[in-house]
Amino acid sequence: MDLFDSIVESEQRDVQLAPGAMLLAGFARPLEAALIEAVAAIIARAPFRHLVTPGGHRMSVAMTNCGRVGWVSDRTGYRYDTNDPDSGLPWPSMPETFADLALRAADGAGFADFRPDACLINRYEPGAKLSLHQDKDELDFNAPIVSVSLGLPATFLFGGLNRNDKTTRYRLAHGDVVVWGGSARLAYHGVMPLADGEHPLLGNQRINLTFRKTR
Ligand code: MD3
Ligand code: FE
Repeated sequence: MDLFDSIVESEQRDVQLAPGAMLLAGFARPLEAALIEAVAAIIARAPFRHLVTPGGHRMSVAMTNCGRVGWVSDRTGYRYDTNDPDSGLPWPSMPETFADLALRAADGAGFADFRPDACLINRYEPGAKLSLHQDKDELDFNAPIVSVSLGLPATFLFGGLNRNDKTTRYRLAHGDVVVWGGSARLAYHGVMPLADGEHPLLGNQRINLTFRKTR
């Protein structure tokens, strides 16, 4: 790799997608190996599973968590819980690399001292999607949510504060980090069905980390 390539590779594009929503393109790339290793350790103890919505639908995205609490869904509703309902064990603790990445990304977007207590880990296989929703099971909407995309790229839908507001599509690629705060924090959003593909590190899947301050 020559000098030019290495400069291009480390170039940091910060793009405001919408008021409060800052894309740090490729921000997580230098940490890709450590992040993937950490996810492997988490899923060894808390495997990916398909949650059921309160309406009784099995989600196409598989999920797990790390941190003090994890997001769970079942027939009784959505909540953050200290324990994995499948094992009864506390969720795996949040790796230092995760907490540090989230803190640095939020700081770069103007949110100082972001200390998430939950990290929801989503796994998309081809065809998996996330319908338009708001994230409002957290108590503190002043804190942003930080998302990290790994593996295959996805088309992300970003709307407004009402479900029927027009949506804009963004491509989220491996290593991209987005900080969702301010007036973006309660915006409707979703993910289009994942297209088939092959990522050199993660194969035929996309993994998304979302860091949340729940209290
Ligand atoms: C905008 N995850 O876990 S990440 C979710 O790619 C979720 O797995 C998607 O939506 C995924 O809840 C999208 C981007 C994202 C995450 C949270 C947000 C965008 C957001 C919260 C508020 C506004
Ligand atoms: Fe969400």
